[in-house]
Amino acid sequence: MAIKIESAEFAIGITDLRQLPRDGVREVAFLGRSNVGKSSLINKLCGRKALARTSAEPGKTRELNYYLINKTFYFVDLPGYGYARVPEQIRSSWGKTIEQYLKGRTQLSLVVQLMDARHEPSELDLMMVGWLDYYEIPFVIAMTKADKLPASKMPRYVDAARLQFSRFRHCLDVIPFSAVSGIGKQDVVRLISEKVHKNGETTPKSAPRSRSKADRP
Ligand SMILES: Nc1nc2c(ncn2[C@@H]2O[C@H](COP(=O)(O)OP(=O)(O)O)[C@@H](O)[C@H]2O)c(=O)[nH]1
Ligand SMILES: [Mg+2]
Repeated sequence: MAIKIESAEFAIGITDLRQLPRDGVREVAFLGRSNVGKSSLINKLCGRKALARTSAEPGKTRELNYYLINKTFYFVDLPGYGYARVPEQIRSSWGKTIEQYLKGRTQLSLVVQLMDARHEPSELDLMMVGWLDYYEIPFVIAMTKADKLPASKMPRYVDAARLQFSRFRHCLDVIPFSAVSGIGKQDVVRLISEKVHKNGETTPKSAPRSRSKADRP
């Protein structure tokens, strides 16, 4: 049964993982390079124009922004990566923060990994997908800005992406998405709903699965 997103409110923005909420509420996180359409996708899912701010300064947002959805679970807008004009030092601290978050966050129920439908995945995109799979986090790939692709090309692109990502055990699906046309919205909401309402609860009583993995070799 798919939920409807009826309410969405900004909860907290954090810059340090020590500030992460400790309420045990399930989370769905959004990950992708800066400018890929992450804020637009979150706004579209929530039926809001400006819940997640679309930044005028790409790559500047270092915060993890938490939004409380239907008063029951969180959307987490993770900082975007791959913006060329960000200094190397910030980029490497970004990587550490994201990996620590993915590795240790047992209430993380799903990651929506965004990639531009028109382009091949970047090295960083593939690195993220590698982390998600290694840390056994279920994820779905949203191919964003699908309205910019000719409809005739879409099935071929989606098939190719499905094939490419089929080797990742924890990849649930590849979904073309457009914040302009709304294509893909229902599929993404359905997957989110399945994950956050697993076992009929939104608060895991115990760790939903083992994240006792060591750092990658
Ligand atoms: N045509 C089209 N443009 C989009 C779509 N999603 C985002 N954009 C545009 O892409 C730019 C970056 O979007 P934004 O949501 O701020 O990306 P973020 O940096 O990943 O949060 C903005 O100019 C958006 O209007 C989409 O589905 N279709
Ligand atoms: Mg954004």
